[in-house]
Amino acid sequence: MFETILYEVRKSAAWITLNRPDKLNSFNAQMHAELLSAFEKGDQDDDVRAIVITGAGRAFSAGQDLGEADAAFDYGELLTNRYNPIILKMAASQKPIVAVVNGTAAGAGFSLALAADFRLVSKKASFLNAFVHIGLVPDSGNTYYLPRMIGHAKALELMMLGEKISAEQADQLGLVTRMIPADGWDHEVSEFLDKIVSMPTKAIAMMKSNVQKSWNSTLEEVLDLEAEAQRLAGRSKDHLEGVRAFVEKRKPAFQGK
Ligand code: T3D
Repeated sequence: MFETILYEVRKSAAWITLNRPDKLNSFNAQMHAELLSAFEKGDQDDDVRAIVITGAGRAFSAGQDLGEADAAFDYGELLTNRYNPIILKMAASQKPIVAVVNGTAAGAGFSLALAADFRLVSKKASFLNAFVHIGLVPDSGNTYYLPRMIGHAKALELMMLGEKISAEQADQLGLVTRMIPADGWDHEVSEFLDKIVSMPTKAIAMMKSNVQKSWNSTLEEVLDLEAEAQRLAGRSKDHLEGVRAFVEKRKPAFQGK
């Protein structure tokens, strides 16, 4: 069904693999459309409790396919019609999104990793805010997420200087959920995903939504959001299971319901 990405559900996680390795998984029109549809598919599947985004071959993604761009290209339209719907879909997703950063993440590929909820990063990966090198500005949510994650000064530094940062540097900046050496890669990625798919998925979705809304809300509004989310979480099967498991002194078996 998809040609530029791979989509597979394994152990309750939907794996989306950007699959244009000879172009370092850079984005063309077909990949934009397929990625959006894959995120929708994962979000709507009740058996899916986490969505993974990763890259085939040695890169995560090199951003926009620069071979596709020409003087007639309206980059504003490109962003509005192709990148922005993906970033908005990720933010609105009811499932936690894990970027499994296997290699270089550059340009919009970096932005894509930032838009995920977690970043599992290979020790050999790197991040490059490449836009400045081709006279463009960071896009696809980069100027929203990066300063919120690492602060104004460092975000501007990465944007304006466009220097490549290693996995270790990204970790020091606070961008990395887990940094994983090559020899432990499969095991540690799988262990992390097992943990995420066994969480109370509905509560996780509400945390994600409330934290996003908190950036533009007053304390009173945030307290209301928390109260509403807690009302819903308190009625969930996973809450009942959590309390029962606590009383019975065992590990809860959350169903994501
Ligand atoms: O349309 C618009 O521009 C507006 C939207 C913008 C969103 C953006 O994402 S703008 C930013 C676009 N991305 C970049 O500027 C990154 C360009 N790539 C690089 O800087 C480097 O390739 C990397 C740092 C990512 C990796 O470097 P390295 O040395 O490991 O690999 P390489 O040799 O440079 O690349 C390997 C191949 O991938 C090469 O092809 P070849 O010579 O083997 O046939 C290279 O041309 C190709 N490749 C890498 N990036 C892209 C690409 N092909 C098309 N588009 C790319 N972005």
